[in-house]
Amino acid sequence: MKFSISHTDPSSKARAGEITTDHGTIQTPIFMPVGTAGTVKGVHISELTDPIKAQIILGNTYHLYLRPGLEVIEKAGGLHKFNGWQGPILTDSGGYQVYSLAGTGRKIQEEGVKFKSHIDGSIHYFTPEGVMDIQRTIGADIMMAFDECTPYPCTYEYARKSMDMTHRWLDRCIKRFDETDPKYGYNQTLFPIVQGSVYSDLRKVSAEYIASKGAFGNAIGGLSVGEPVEDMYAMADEVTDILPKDKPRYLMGVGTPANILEGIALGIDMFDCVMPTRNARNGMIFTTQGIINIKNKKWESDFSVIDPHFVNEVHGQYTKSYLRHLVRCEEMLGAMIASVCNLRFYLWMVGEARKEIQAGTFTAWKNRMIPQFMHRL
Ligand code: PRF
Repeated sequence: MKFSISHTDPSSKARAGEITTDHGTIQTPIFMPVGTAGTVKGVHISELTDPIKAQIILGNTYHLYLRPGLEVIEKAGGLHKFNGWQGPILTDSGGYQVYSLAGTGRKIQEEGVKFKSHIDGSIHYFTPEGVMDIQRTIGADIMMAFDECTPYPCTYEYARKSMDMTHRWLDRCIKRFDETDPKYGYNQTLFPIVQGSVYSDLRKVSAEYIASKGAFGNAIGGLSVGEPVEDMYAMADEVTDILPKDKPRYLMGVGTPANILEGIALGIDMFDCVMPTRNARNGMIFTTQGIINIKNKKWESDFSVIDPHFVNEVHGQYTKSYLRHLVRCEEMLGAMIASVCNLRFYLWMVGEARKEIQAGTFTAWKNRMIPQFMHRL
């Protein structure tokens, strides 16, 4: 694996680069569609390539471990063979899913986390070592360290103790990662995760600890969990000042188009979020002109295409009126078209950001585009 930066923005911390993996090259900054259960919900694998132009997708340790289970994935020859996506895959470690299971009998201890399956209530145990083994078996190109994502709000005391444990878990992840080999003949890499809630001094300690590990790339977790957006930007800003400049940086679970463009300005290279697909299923459509609530009566007889910018692409032929009808009827095709539209927009947006960085005009472009992309139509 290799990461190289070709351009840096003169008036922000934005960079344009390229990550090379055994499953292909990723041009950064990049948005990674979320494919929790080995599928980006409602989207064909072929659509990820065209029209969406995804370059890497996410999978999830927690979901894939529960269903279909590791035996099936290993028999298939790994997740790439199982779902047919030939590009790079990143798997989240389950640290965030465990956080989401709060209040369901989950127990976090030094050794690991005990949790109940959301499917059948069965009891399972994740440890840093176990989670490395699972991601080896899934065959992710990029594996994530096992961490605790602290809730918001969170006391300083809790955030500090949790961060220290996440660091100890990281050391156990690295040890296990180093002791084991890839199962399917291509390389895998491990990203550690910075935590520390909204506390500057903790974020600094965590970023320095994570940076000292010399990993191929680094992630920032524990943000976009309900804190004010200014806090999220402030934490990302401090952390990117510390994380090595020559390594990719991944801001986990972020976010809106505005969050992503601001994140890029702060020196983030990789993003993922369920927003474009989850909100699509509820009728929220991101376009180059602004945000549409397709269920709104105002679109009932609007026979213009969803986004004039994509009129020459297959998904760009559908009209607002027709999509409104499909979504209101809860037709499967409505969710599918909406998901493709939103992911196409997200990938287009990061592609444009990359061009603007290369041209040295990113900051002015970002400041013009954020109000346009976030404007409610
Ligand atoms: N940790 C992990 N995955 C995550 C997060 C985290 O903190 C977040 C936070 N927004 C999203 N996904 N492992």
